[in-house]
Amino acid sequence: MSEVRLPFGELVGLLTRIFEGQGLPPRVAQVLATNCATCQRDGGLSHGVFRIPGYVSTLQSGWGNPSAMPVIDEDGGTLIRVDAQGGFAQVALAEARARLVAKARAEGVAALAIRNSQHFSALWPDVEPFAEEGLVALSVVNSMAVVVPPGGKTPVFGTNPMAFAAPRAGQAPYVWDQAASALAHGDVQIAAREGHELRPGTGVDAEGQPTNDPNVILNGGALLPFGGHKGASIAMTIEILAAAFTGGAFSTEVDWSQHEGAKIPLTGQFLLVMDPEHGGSHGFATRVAALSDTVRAAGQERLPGDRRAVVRAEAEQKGVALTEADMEMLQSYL
Ligand code: NDP
Ligand code: PYC
Repeated sequence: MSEVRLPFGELVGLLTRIFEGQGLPPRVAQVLATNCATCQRDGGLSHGVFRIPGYVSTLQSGWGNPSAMPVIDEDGGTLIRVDAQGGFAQVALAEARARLVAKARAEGVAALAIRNSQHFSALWPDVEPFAEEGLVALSVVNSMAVVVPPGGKTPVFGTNPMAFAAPRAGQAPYVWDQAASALAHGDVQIAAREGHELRPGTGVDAEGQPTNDPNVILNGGALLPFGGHKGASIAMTIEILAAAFTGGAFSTEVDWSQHEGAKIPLTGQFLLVMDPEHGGSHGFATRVAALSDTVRAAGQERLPGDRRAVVRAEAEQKGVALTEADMEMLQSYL
């Protein structure tokens, strides 16, 4: 498949036009376009332009309230609660971000609880910018029930990603972002499209029996949590933080059956932001850098974020990588 390279700004512009063409207000379109282009730029292909057809079919399905602007319920403490009103979590974060940072710097720790929000993307773009300004950030979001607990056959958990970012002196921040399922749902869709089998332990069929076939998982089957009961605990904790704590829907409560084409979970997101320099924990970023060096010296050649950094650097030099098929698909929405 031949490759096309597009400058990052041009890709953001193209995606903004697509979102605006689907009726989104300029502010929402710009936030989503930047987020999607950022995933594509860094090689997060399961959440880059691959997601545009899903965004468009959802926007056309009448699901949620995608144009909504969030309402911030300031409670005066270090917890900010936001009702995204059926709109996008990234927009809610963008609107609440300055307050969240100010509270974290003033008090050492602050949390953001977003409810009634749609999230269709990777999570690292939500946390990495905090670490770039010296803060530590952790975020979780729940999605739609496509993951069975170990031993089960009824999906109860979302693929539920968790992301963490910390500043690292002299290096890019330490950032990881991973689903609580053995594989992201987007990667199962990509495997089905490309016609390859999945690793054992990824999913089950409708009877709860193991399968490596992505089509079986997508059509009546389900994913498994990563790491057996340990991943299930993480998936459940994410339901508790992103839904029960925020007031958003559990993954089992996402019911888009009346909205054909809807694909974007309408749930909740939780973020915790900490200022490591608050109250005397000096030299934090230097210690994180030293720990990274120790881990590398101990034999882990690749740390989370290393691959993304390489792909990003290449994109900054040559433009963001897309296929010709991607470009045709994007043009078809203009
Ligand atoms: P991966 O398993 O691909 O990667 C998880 C993390 O591990 C990344 O930080 C990655 O770093 C790192 N990593 C991967 N391979 C290695 C390795 N061999 N050695 C060291 N580190 C490694 O992610 P998932 O498939 O679990 O998730 C993919 C994306 O899907 C995530 O961005 C997630 O947020 C998103 N997602 C979103 C959902 C939603 O509801 N919005 C639901 C589920 C998933 P690097 O990036 O550098 O490769
Ligand atoms: O890839 O699992 C996934 C996913 C769910 C919602 C957005 N991405």
